[in-house]
Amino acid sequence: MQEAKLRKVDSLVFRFLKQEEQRQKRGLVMIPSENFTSLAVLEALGSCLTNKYSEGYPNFRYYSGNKYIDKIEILAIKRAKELFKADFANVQPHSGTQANMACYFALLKKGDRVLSMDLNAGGHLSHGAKVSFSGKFFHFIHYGVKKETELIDYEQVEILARKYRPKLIVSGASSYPRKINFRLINNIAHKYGAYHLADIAHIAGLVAAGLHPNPFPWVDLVTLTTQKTLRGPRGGVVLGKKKFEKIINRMVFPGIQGGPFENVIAAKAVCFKQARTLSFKKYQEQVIKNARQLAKVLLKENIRLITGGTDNHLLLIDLRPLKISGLEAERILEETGIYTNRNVIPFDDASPNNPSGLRLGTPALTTRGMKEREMKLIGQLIVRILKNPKNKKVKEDVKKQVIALAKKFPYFKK
Ligand code: DSN
Repeated sequence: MQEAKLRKVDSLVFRFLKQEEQRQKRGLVMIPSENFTSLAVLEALGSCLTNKYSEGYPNFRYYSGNKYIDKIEILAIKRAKELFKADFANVQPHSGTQANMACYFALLKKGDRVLSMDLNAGGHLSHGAKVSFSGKFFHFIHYGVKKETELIDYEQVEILARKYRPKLIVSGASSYPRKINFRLINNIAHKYGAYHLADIAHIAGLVAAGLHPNPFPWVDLVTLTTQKTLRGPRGGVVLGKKKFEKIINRMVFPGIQGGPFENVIAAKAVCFKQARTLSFKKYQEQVIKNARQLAKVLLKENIRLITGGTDNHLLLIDLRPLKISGLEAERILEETGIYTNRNVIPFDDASPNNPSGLRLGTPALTTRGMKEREMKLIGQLIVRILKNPKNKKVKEDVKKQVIALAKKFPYFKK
């Protein structure tokens, strides 16, 4: 019914939407920050809740008519707190970057020093990149990974904390394939009098399932996004210790945002409920098993992986030995229906626009029900493409196999 209406009102948007749906269905989504959310989440997103203004917080809004909206937001907050064992939750941030922005503006003054992971080592734009508001407002200093192991250099974190006495240490990453020792970073933060914010956007689903150490009870604040491994709607959340509740709430609204997206908040509540189930835990276990299997296949074919493998949902290929650039690899795989993304790698000399790495992940494929057997095949298809980037016959053959595989694993089971 919804479709018929959209088709009639705006045939162009309808057509593009359907084309995008086909692209998602017929391809293999391996961008580690993407996933397929549930029909229940989509239903909440596409609901009447989008019609409502609800600036403020439950039981104190600047508009009337929020009786049911309040119930929904209270439920989302309760579930988020329980899932991650936090004292408070703010479920209003529109994105992970805005969740981080709220924390920075609540804790820091312009020009304050912050220590975070370097973008090249696996960090995130909102962790102090010069082109981001974070790098423009605050003085970020970066830690990285060790050259030999490509693992986080915790000694460097301590050296820099001692030297610069930052007001805040940010942990968390967007392209780091290994577990993060939040407790260790927290000890360093406390030793040098810094706050500690853990950005778990990528690994939120793994943390919720108990497959990656939870930064709580150690850290002061946690930010996350709900659309990645957590498999919910596109949006952000701030969690934290009780003493930060008031300043964070005030900073999210009215500090940096206006009216919250209550349809998204309802969808967040649904995803938190789904994340408590046994089937979600099994799903996350499979995400990791699939990533490991993929790593195994690639390593067997002499593909170099940053850190030599993975223990989470993502892998980072070093393309330099293959003499192919990140942009080229991303494009040629896209032509076969395999969606990955180019990414900087530690100590990369190439430009961020055309870096030397390729980032892949298993959350979306695992949602479609794919397991180790499929990972083996997909790994081999990727290797064929990366080793024969100009071979049209190889490309055509891979394309056919991608379509056949995608067809076997529909993303919504009837
Ligand atoms: N853009 C997200 C990612 O792909 O990791 C992070 O915000």
